[in-house]
Amino acid sequence: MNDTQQPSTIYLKDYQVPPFLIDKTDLVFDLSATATSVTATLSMRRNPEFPDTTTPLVLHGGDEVKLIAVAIDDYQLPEAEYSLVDHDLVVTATPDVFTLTIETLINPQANTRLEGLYRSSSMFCTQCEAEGFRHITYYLDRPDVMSIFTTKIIAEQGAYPVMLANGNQIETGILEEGKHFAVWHDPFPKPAYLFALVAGDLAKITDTFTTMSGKSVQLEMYTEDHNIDKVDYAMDSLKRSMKWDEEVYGREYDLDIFMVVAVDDFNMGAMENKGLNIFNSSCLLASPTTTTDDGYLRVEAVVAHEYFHNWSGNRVTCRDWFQLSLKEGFTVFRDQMFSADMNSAVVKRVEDVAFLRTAQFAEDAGPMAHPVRPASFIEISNFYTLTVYEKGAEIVRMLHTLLGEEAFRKGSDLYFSRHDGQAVTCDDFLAAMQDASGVNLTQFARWYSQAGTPKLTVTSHYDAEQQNYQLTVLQMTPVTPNQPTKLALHIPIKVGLIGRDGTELTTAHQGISAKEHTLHLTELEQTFEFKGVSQDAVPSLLRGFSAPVKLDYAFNSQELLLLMSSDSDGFNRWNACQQLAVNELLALIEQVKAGEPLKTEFELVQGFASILQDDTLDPAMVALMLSLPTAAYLSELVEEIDPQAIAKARKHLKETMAKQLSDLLLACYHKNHHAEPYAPTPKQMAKRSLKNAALGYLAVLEVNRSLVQEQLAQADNMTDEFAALNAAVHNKHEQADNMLADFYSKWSHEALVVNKWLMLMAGQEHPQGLQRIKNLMTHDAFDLKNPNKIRSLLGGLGQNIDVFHNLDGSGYEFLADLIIELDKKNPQIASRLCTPLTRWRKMKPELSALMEQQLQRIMAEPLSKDVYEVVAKSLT
Ligand code: B3K
Ligand code: ZN
Repeated sequence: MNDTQQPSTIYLKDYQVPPFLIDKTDLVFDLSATATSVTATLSMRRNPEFPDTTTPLVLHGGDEVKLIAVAIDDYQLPEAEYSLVDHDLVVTATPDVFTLTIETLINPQANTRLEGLYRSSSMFCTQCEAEGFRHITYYLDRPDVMSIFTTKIIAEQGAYPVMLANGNQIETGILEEGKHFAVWHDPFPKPAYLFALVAGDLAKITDTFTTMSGKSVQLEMYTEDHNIDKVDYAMDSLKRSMKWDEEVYGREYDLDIFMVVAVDDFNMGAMENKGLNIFNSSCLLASPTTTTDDGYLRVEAVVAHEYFHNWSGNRVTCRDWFQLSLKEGFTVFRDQMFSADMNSAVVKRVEDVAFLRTAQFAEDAGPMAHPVRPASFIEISNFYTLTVYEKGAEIVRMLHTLLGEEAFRKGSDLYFSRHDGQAVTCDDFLAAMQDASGVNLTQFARWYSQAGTPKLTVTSHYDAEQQNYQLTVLQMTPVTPNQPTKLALHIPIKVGLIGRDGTELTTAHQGISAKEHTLHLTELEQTFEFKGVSQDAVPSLLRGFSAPVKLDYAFNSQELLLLMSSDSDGFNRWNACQQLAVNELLALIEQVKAGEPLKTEFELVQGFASILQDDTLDPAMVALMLSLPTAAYLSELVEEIDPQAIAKARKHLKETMAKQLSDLLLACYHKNHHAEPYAPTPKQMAKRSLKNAALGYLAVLEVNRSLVQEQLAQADNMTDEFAALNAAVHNKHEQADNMLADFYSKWSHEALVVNKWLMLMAGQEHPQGLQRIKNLMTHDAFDLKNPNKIRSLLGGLGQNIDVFHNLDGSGYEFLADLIIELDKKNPQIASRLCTPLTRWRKMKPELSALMEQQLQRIMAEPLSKDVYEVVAKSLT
């Protein structure tokens, strides 16, 4: 990209209220695959809050929208009275109150960016967040312009018997030439990003939900005919979500109908359009034989997340896109708590934290690091990040900890009632929490504006004579792009003390005697005192991961073993186990790099052995404790990433564990292998996860190959089937290729299963690795237009160390080629694919140079704003 084309940066500090408002939006769609006509009739007026009363009307547009006509109050504007500037429609002279009518023509079939109105299979669907509506018609496409929408859809009756939009259906009818129409009206004002339309030949299941005030809501889920047997679990999840939101947040559903539609081609997981959620089929469909337990949990979580947005996002929305975490962070927190209530809370917390520490921490340490409320962006689509979502959720969780359950609920009630129907900011959210609780959140607010992961360094001191225990905590947030100085944050740290004999001590902190205290770290350095401490203790720090920080305390192995067995905090028990494995692996990585023989210390084996023998533990927790830290997490922890060394160290440790614990693992496998018919219940899932964790180790040993084969042959569910196949492939069993081929022929008619196959194929170590992956791209199973397939293929590639991180640079070159090609079709997806390359500065020198070279090569191409922003920032 050359200098003159450089896209501009948008700043939060430049925010201004909209110059015009749109009270009503009436849309008429005459659908056709290649030429859909859209007529928008907008009731507009100047915004009395905007200072300049002469400012021209500028409506956002997209490059592929063809303007047919524009009229003000029935006066057809001649070309001299409007202009198109950078895709925007500019009308210089307008009355203060007027009706604007715009006719446009769009081509959904040619829309490969999957934003706006597009085709997926044989249906029409939309995706408007963040700025997709402007690809449908000219509009004030910003979240603080809220309008009442009425949508008329006209289409051929034969091909599109089902026609849906937001709100309630108010009229239907038959037209000439085999066409019909439906009119939908949404009584709630909303920004254009929540607009949705679907038309197709779809099957549906229906149900009803009676709300807390006794209103009956019609629930409808739509899929293509062949998938309609796979939405019962989603429907059940929806009803549980509706009930949970009433019980926990007092939030009732507000329309007469709630619809959900599954589509195959979708850029992300799902979208919370008012009354008409649209889902990636991978987040809605579930059946025992085609979906793993993780898949079921994902469906449950995403259905809940999108439903919860009805309040946190739709009824109260964002003023501008810098405030994205206002709805996303809060809604992720809500869905995490829902899943915790439906399943095991501690297992859920462990999974969420493992993900945050791996992926969000890496983002926060890289060139795209940004505050939860970013201060600027080039392309908003690039800011649907783990920082905005996951770290944003951690901020809300910390508020929950600081305020306590009851005051937090008062705060959320106040927030919803104070701002119902408004577009607001993260500061408004904090103000409601502060006003309802009386807790001062001035310093806490820095969490929204300061990027980077704080590091806490903790030391302890015990005075036996005084029975006094001290913890000294230092906080330090590393420098991030454009933020050279960092301020002290208000960090809640939950702690307990475990006596050396394993008892949990009751201690006094600030006059309160308890087994657990929440410390308020507000200074750069602070010492906390505990009195009445009868014996020396091991601190259980940051219980439940009470803040999104890195923790440094010099635990020795014996102390970690003590926490693993005696801490009452389940999260910290897991964390101690993980830390033990991390220490072991970091030592092994150094040995690999130094070319030394690899040695495994005894403590981890001992720790794993005792977990495997402890019948009191939840099998799901045991499974998590047995899972070795991932290569991605280790990459986050080391100074310089050597993917080959990390892989060798992990392989060695896994083999050692498998050999030394083989009897215990086998016993565990059989104990958790049950014959009941499949059900996605927490109890069954826990047993399956432990059984398959054991299988993962056992499969390393030649003698257990038949066990893997048996499980594959006998499995009646995808969790077991896929675990066996995965184990065979990644342990290079001689049958692996045949198994993969059989799996494909068995499942070639199930797109979502085929995607799992694609991932395994691409991840398989093989002498012709890269060529095989290239061949996959011309396989029937692949389609460059389908984001799920791209994600699967590249997910596999990312795990395939030999191919992706090949020292000849061919893996990176392949990825760069794909990014360049895809950027012309779907910039959002292309931009996401850049993520591994953004980490180039942290790679070992020979790989770092190769990655940089590919980034430079991408940079020299004509690029979308999306890819430009990520690549330019990575190279800065
Ligand atoms: N709000 C949508 C995300 C839209 C992403 C647009 N690039 C889904 C969600 O977070 O619920
Ligand atoms: Zn969301």
